[in-house]
Amino acid sequence: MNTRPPLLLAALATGVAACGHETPKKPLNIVYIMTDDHSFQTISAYGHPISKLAPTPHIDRLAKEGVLFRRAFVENSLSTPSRACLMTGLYSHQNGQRTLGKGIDTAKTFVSELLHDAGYQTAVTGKWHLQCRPKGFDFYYVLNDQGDYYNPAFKSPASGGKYIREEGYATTLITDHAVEFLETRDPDKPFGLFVHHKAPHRNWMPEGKYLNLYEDVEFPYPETFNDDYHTRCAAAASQEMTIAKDMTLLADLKTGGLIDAALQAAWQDTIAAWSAKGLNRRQIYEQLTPDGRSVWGWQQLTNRMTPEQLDAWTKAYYGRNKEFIEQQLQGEELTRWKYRQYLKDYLRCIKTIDDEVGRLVKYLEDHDLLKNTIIVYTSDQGFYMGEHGWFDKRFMYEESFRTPLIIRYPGNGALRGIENDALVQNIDYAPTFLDAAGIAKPESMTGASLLPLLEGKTPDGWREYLYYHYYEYPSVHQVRRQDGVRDARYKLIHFYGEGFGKDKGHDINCNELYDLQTDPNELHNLYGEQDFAEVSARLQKRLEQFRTDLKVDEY
Ligand code: SGN
Ligand code: CA
Repeated sequence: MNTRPPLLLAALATGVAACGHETPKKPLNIVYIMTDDHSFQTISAYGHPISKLAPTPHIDRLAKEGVLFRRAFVENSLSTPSRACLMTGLYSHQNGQRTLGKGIDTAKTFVSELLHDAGYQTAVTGKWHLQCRPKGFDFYYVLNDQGDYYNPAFKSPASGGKYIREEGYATTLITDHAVEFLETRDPDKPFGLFVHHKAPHRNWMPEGKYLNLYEDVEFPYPETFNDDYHTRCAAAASQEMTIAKDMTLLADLKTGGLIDAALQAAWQDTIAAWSAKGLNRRQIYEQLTPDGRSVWGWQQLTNRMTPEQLDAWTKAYYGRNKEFIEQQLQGEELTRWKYRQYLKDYLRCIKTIDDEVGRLVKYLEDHDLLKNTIIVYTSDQGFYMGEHGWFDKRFMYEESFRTPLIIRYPGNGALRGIENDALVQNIDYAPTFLDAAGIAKPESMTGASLLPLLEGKTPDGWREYLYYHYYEYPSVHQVRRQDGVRDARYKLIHFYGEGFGKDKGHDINCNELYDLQTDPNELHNLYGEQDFAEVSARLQKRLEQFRTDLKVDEY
């Protein structure tokens, strides 16, 4: 792939990167674990009420032995753009990847290439989701697009460009391939391992052994579950990501099996009752999916499973579904039932993630690698766990703008069990890895290394404002385009652009301002209020500064 001399190996051999006892010797190994759509609300180290009932001990261990970032954010709350920020250390409009699908500017250097050129062995396993080859990686086992939970297909250097099906559960297989890399690497070289999990992405399919976990646990409802979007711009109400209307009973909540089964002998009574109301099969489906949009049945959900996997799945969901159909829930009761099912399946996926994080960290520990490895745990963005009545992400409101970030840094000088409040963003990851490798950051990279923060030394002039920009509209979930700024206390969001689809005729150019100290749930838009005119003007000015400095071309 690359023939330049491995510069850092020389440094490693002579030990020139060492600097006293406090700072670990560079180049450090890098293990970057990124889940897909993992909310900070469901990591117990973050202390949210949901997570207290579904703890994540292995992820929490990293927080106990490292630094937990309370103000970690993404620039564009969506998978592919977030991955492009990670790889390039650049904002979306700078790296080309503004939305899902095409976009990435492959002329941009990836951090993996810089590490590789400096003598690192590099690997990525799991969800890649960029429409270019895994540039700069010696070893890769990547999923096709979003990949599958059950028996997913992977492409690797050995597979000749083909995706090959493997038997097992995605989270476990992705970790297996990560371990395979660690086992086969050259132990004399530093390594950079990127483990990109598919879970807990929609449609939240748990592993067989956890299908009944949390079944009897009563999880709390978020305070904003019944948000009416009062005081907000039109975007908060016009999205299509509500649990009530947009989460489907068949694909998302796995009730399809009920209907198929109901058409079989054992369910004749139930079907007879529905038929007595004059409903045919199609109408029964529609009855269960009030928006009439979901066409996924049991078959589509389970067609990759082995007979044993299907058997466990069927046993777990049929009983629940029988009870559900008998209850014939409507309105608020139905929405609450949906939330409960969603949350439990999501948390079941997290349980396997936590186990597998534990397995990987144990491998590092057993092989005496913790002492010279930096371990990062994060997600490609945050996620709504029913806040504002939603699932999914995309908005600049906290639950999706924020992302979990926990870093365990080796060395005596590293902080342990400390929380950090600095404003950090996913464009900082590439500079952090380069710093850990002892490589100078290219001038073009916008972000900053987080390593000083891990030793309690926040650099002078650390950023006081973050820039956010979301572009994917019109698209699934119909979240309007927006950019904005946030400081330690306030947030200004600007929604903009032409309306499409059901928003046709509703072009938008609208601002929202929040005081996160007095209104952490972002329910009271203060934009235009006299008392906040000064704050508003300050943030507006900063937003315009970002747009000019960064050469932002739409807003
Ligand atoms: C799929 C999901 C959406 C999700 C996007 C992007 N629908 O389209 O709910 O917002 O992926 O997610 S699904 O029914 O196919 O699951 S991302 O994490 O890749 O950005
Ligand atoms: Ca994602």
